Amino acid sequence: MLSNSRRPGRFMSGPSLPLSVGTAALLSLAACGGGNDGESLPRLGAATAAALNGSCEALAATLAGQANTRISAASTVAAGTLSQGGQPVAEHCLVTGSMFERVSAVDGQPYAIGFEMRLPKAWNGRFYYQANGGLDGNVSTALGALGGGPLTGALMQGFAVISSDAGHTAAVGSGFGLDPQARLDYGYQAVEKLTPMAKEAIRRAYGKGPDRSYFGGCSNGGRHAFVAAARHPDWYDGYLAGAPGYNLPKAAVANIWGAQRYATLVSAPNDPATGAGLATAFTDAERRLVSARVLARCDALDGASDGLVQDTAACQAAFNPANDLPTCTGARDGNCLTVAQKGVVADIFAGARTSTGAAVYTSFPWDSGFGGGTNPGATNPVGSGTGQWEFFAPLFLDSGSVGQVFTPTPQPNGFNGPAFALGANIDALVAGINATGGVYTESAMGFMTPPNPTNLAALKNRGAKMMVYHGVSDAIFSASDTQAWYDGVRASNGGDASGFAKFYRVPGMGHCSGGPATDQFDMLTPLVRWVEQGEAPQAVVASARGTGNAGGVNADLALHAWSATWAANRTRPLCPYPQVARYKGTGSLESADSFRCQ
Ligand SMILES: [Ca+2]
Repeated sequence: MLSNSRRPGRFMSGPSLPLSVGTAALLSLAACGGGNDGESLPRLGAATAAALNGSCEALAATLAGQANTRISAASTVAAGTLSQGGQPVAEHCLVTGSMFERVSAVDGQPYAIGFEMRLPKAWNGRFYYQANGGLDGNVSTALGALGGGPLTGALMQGFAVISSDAGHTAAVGSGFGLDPQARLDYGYQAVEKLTPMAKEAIRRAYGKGPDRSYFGGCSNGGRHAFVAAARHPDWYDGYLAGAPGYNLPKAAVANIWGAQRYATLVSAPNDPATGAGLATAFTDAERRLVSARVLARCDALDGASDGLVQDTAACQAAFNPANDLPTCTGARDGNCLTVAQKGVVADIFAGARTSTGAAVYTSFPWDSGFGGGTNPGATNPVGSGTGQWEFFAPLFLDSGSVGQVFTPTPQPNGFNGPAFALGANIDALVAGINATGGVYTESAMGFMTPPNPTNLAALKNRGAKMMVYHGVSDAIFSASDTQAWYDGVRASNGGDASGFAKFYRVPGMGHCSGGPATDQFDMLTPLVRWVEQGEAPQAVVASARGTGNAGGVNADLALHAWSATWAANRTRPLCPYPQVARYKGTGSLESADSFRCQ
């Protein structure tokens, strides 16, 4: 189960189906059913390599003249200037530009969709849309980020890659939400504007457009992937979505609700309106106590006491916070929790509620990673794990998103984010993410989320594929929400969606990477093989990033007694849901070979 299937698909000897073949022709080849790894679904043809036409510097003129597009510069980036996973990135051309430059009639600010494209000299014939995280606003280096630990990227694999700020700059923070068009670009329209431009730029640069196109990102980037898959199933052939915040406005409101609950645990002189003050609700030691108690109950359920909870479902049934978390009989000392703390953490994992008890978002699964990262104010801060998502994000990130972008009545620039988060009426925030008003003609849930996310019929029937992963210890977007989505896709396809969509849980992993986890993996390579060769992915081998890891060390591993002892390069199979990695009963606990997906 640890290697990708080499079984040929039914269309192995059939015709290649380039993108230029019409949808009707593709549909004529589509058979019913999506199970059995999709052998009855059409296969898209493999991409073929090509070389860049002429010099990088000449590209500025070659690419100029597309509508609503300004090419700023084109220059050569020598081999080794960039690296990924400790490996040098080959020579390529960097093209920078912007689309739809304008001045907003609403807030008077300048806006544009800034982008960069990185075009390899030796191109593999493929296009990769790198969707970025957070609030966007930055043209992140177009390495073709895949999420997970930095093992590899699309650029170094030979893809032509685009990255963008999705229509606003970070200089305005969440203030771009005052401009209705900037909201829509962030939500879905930047992808719609950039994709045809990028494909035409590739056609001019290489003499042919991309044979195959892929779309990937984590967090908000995973959300972009879900939205693109729902709105434009014919534009991309493979969608790689990590930690997809496909209900992002709901998750942001839920995190604010969580901050309000944590604030009830904070006493003077600590100030819950600061990250360090709010974090006194649960110290690092207390968060790691929760992890240890979850492990005590759940670790062995997969057959191996190895610091990883592979059987997520069994753990939810086994772990009971009221009974399994030790209650303080004296002062807080890091080895117990107060009754109030136990109530708050149980409520947060059960999921945020409105005043009438309706779910704001969803529940979170008990896992080993609640102790991930360090709290705001730590002397030696580690990562952007649970501590930051619980105590910093709601005050300074979610407050801006919900207060200025996800509401028809946005807060003015310069408003007090922490005061907004701690004082907000949750019912009103929920109403706001579903409301339109004034110049804001689409609600946040409308422009941020995929329409009919479980209906992927068009994507499936043309031979496109989707791979999705989610850290089980993600504290901001719940792996349970993604699991519910996948269950819905299965239900829409006779109980089996494995012919065109697969979902992988990453035990212990936080938001996109980190946590006490094997968080380094490459899902783009198996996605390409699935799309272009018909080889359906099974398990994906992931590795830990311990001391000496070339792409960077995951400092989270050293925070926990149970993960500090792992081999630096421990491997595990990530199993396609609903399968779970179970210990075979013999073999090293450091090797994926000792586990099977079942
Ligand atoms: Ca285990």
